[in-house]
Amino acid sequence: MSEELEQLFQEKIDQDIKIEPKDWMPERYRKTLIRQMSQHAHSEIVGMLPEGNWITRAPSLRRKVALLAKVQDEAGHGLYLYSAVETLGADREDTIDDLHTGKAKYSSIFNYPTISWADIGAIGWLVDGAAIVNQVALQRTSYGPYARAMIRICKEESFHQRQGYEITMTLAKGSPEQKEMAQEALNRWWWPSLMMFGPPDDESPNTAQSIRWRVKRHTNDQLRQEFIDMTVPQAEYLGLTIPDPDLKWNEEKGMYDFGEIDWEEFWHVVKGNGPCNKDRIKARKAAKDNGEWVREAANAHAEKKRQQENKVA
Ligand code: FAQ
Repeated sequence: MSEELEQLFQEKIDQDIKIEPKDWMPERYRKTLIRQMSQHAHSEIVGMLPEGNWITRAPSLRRKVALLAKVQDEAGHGLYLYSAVETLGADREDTIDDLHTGKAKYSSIFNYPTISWADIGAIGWLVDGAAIVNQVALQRTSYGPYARAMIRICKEESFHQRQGYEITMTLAKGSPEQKEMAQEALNRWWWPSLMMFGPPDDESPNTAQSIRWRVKRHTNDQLRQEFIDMTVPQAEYLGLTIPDPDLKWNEEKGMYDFGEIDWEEFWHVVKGNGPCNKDRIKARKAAKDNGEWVREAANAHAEKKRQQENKVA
């Protein structure tokens, strides 16, 4: 029976028919989605912290308004995604607890510090740029609520990428000191941005099955290559240098060859030992503790309403 159901399920996937919350799905598919989508949600929420650090120090009102809007968008993305995770039967509180206890991962990129204003440009340009490459593919993921959330999210991410590129462009075309700031930020963010796509395909335990289920439409290495090919000309336009001496256009393949990624650094960060991991989790836990009174008040209000309704009934 279950084999038959699984076969029908795979046939639907192969025909690109979306899987919806009430449809039958293999338990492993549900678990994979909960894992990936909740990690994605956590990344959006933790991702607010590095940029939030610069809201009070944005160099002009215009920059501040755009940055505020962007950080608020990330909160919204997290909320869409937590809601989408709930459609799989996961409890939101448990999901968030998993982040706080270190059981659930979030994107490695958000464990690096934002030490200059140019980092805000680099995050928008590179980090949102990488996120878009990954998420445009996820608009066609097989699970309906995830695919639909991605469509909305991608629209906002493209504004984020442009605001980051524009900040970097202003610096790159500014004074020699400003150009130096932009270059220095690129030097620090380039390699961690490439790591966002995950381990190489031959070391990625989840990719093969996720591709069969069309949860992932492209592999980690394919998306990483797409990002590099898209971003190198953007850096050239800015007059900035990608910090990779092995980066070279490969005429035969029609793509860039690039240098070795430091996977040891990646796993070090993923395992909780990056420059900011501890601060990020501390900030998220504090946000939850500080919001306790709001949840209590909201629950008390809901309870009172329920009691009143019961009385009337
Ligand atoms: N960081 O077998 P795979 C954003 C883990 S964008 C940490 O290849 P999979 C927007 C992986 O979970 C960033 N851990 O795994 C924004 C797995 O561990 P597990 C978020 C990583 O799932 C911009 C293990 O390594 N985007 O937030 C990373 O098939 C600016 C083995 O890896 C998404 O989450 C990593 N970089 O492929 C916000 C996109 N990479 O779970 C604010 C959705 C891998 O088995 C400001 N997710 N790991 O214990 C995906 O597309 C996939 O989950 C991948 C990983 C591609 C990230």
